[in-house]
Amino acid sequence: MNITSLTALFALCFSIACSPANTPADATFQTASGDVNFTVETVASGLQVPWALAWLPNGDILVTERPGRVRIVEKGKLREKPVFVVPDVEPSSESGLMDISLHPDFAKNKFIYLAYSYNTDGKKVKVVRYVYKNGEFTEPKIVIDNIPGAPNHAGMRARFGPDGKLYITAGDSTDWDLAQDLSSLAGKVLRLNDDGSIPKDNPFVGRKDVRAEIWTYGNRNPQGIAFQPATGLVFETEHGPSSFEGKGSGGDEVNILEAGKNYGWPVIHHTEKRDGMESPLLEYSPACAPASAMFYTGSVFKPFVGNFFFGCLRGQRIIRVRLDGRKVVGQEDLVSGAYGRIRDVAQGPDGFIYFTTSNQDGRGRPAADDDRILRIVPKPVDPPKAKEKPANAQ
Ligand SMILES: [Ca+2]
Repeated sequence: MNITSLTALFALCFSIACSPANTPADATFQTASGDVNFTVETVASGLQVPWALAWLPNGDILVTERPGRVRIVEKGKLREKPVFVVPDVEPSSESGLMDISLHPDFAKNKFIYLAYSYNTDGKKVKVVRYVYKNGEFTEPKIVIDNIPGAPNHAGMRARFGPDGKLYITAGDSTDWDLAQDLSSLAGKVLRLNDDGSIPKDNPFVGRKDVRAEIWTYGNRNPQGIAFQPATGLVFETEHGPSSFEGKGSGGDEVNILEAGKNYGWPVIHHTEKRDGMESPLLEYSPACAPASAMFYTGSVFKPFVGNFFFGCLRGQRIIRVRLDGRKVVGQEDLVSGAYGRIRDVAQGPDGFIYFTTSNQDGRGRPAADDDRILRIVPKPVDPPKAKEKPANAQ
């Protein structure tokens, strides 16, 4: 936590005697570098572990709740009843209904993709494509299933890249060795066509005993993936080891993913290096628990354009990374400790930055209206006050 945000938080808590998770939504913040002033507004409250956000063309927001519900914020108001309840979801510990994505050609084909755990005790994960018709989820088609899952380390994001392919981040399902096992889909990032078929240019196509869906491997529990606008580079966040695994704690990662590469887990972790394996671009110890990823491309916050953002659960903040292509130019924390655990971070069509809390997940200290969808909106700097004229001025 930087000095500016610490000061802001202490000042805030001093004035209203708050605990971190019940910071008022209209709190004002300034980035540590002083380039952006912003306030945080509540978009929706009373949710249960909102995992992912997606916008319909009319500006309404679809949000997944981990127990298995898809909710909708219509014209700024959360509808009381879910739009859809996944019939075969199996929520358990960290897993359940996770990601939601619209197809890049949604306006034409109305395809929406849901990623969720199913079967007994959340032991498997799948991605299902629906047709969103007349406000309903219809015509389910399995895009991929039987991805090893577990109550913990189930991943998962399923997001479209600029190449029109679906990138699916699969956790190691708490079975480390699977991350290096190319006959398993666990601990991998997968790449598929929009109908679930395997792209011909995937790195392991044609290799015997290797799953051709695999795009990268050695990924422990990736929960964020985003595509750098200027370069198309694939940035990914993943959780590092837990202390029970005996490999130390912390070691959370930001990686730049490239086809066919090995990101090391469980052979290397933290900043360790080994030939034939990729060490992370950024590493965080103690753990921040990165749970999402986005690049800012809007016009509302000019200084944020091209920056990489992700939400942190245990770290209770949003991390902003300034990049020049692959090179990290700087980074700073936003809203540190102010709203508790943060899951998704996403840019709305209005150019504001939306994020979701995860204080109802059993590991947080929920405020009365948690969980929430919040958004970062600009706060204009007050113009300097005109100097008072001396009393004897003419
Ligand atoms: Ca790694």
